[in-house]
Amino acid sequence: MAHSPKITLVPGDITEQHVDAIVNAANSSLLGGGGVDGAIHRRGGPEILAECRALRAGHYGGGLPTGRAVATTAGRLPARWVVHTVGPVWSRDEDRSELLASCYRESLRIAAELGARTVAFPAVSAGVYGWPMEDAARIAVETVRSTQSAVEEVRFVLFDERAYQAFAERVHSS
Ligand code: AR6
Repeated sequence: MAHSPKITLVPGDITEQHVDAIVNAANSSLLGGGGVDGAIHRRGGPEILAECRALRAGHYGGGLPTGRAVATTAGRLPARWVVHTVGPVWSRDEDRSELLASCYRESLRIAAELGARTVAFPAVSAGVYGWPMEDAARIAVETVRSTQSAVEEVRFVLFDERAYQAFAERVHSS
């Protein structure tokens, strides 16, 4: 049954979430980085990177395009899958909102295809990629609310108080 997933907010570290799928704010190389990406590979162990390398050797030779998503094992994380998505770098001159919305839609599509019912998301693009937190929260919440999915719960996992507040205001304001 498709409906819009229930949204929950949790402060803390996404690598500690017991969910079916954890979404990674990756880069198009799929070969790791800082922020959430670094934490996921560190705690999930080498199996995740091995699958990412295999993806690069195969279908994603040119890297994963911005706005798209692909799944791997979750390795040692308390989840079944990691869904890697590539958020857009924030730009003052160009509106890349649709690409950020696409990260949420595509991640949910991939997660649902796998049979995931619970999916944890970080605030994609709102760290190293510089997206202003309030706007990142608006796009995240609006996109999930307007997406029909077999995923039952979307859990936004917010790493600091500012991120939590931005998401809470958005979830409770409408
Ligand atoms: N759990 C939950 N949220 C976290 C965690 C964590 N363990 N660690 C950081 N955050 P970022 P981006 C928050 O930079 O902006 C990487 O190098 C963080 O405070 O992880 O999409 C990739 O390889 C922020 O609010 O992702 C890419 O090159 C949010 O997660 C690039 O960074 C996203 O921050 C992607 O940048």
